[in-house]
Amino acid sequence: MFQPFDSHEGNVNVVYRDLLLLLVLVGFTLFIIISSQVSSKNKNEQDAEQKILGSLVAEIAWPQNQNNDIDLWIKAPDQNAVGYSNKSAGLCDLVRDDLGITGDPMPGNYENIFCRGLVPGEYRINVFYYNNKDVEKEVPVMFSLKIKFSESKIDYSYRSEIFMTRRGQEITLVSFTVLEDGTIDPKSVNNIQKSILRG
Ligand SMILES: [Ca+2]
Ligand SMILES: [Ca+2]
Repeated sequence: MFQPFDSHEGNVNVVYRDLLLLLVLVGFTLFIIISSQVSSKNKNEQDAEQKILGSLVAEIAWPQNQNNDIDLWIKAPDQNAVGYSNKSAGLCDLVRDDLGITGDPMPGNYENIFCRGLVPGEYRINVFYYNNKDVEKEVPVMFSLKIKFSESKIDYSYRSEIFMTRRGQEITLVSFTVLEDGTIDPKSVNNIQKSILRG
């Protein structure tokens, strides 16, 4: 006996089942795509975090009671230089700018930069003879650099003394390269002269 309604109901059930299956497949595919993107993003964030290594303290000191203004500068990879006229960039800050005697109740002359993290790449540290309010004379400048890649100890230290002779003079104290594994390439350490301020 012809039963048109039974036949239609059967077709509707098949279409409904196929549609449901299609929705499940689409949903599963979207879940896989979103999960892989989230996983990839987390991995990139982890990689970025892992590349920030250690910390750095750079210090200069020159004879107390001299009214000479010496400036310390650092150029970190892919960052603007940090010093007197640009006191902060990236992970580095000029903590103290000493002008000599001007505005300083203490007799000492001491200036320092702190970098709270290091990224791999080349670093350069220079000094600049900004001003001399006393007399035009040679200024001995003591330089100290300490780098830590762990919390417990100083991994690298470097000291030197240079003599600045004239206003406007810029001297490279040291340049070095931090590697991805949190060490300094020993072959990279040099004081080949290159200006930071003149680019
Ligand atoms: Ca200064
Ligand atoms: Ca001072």
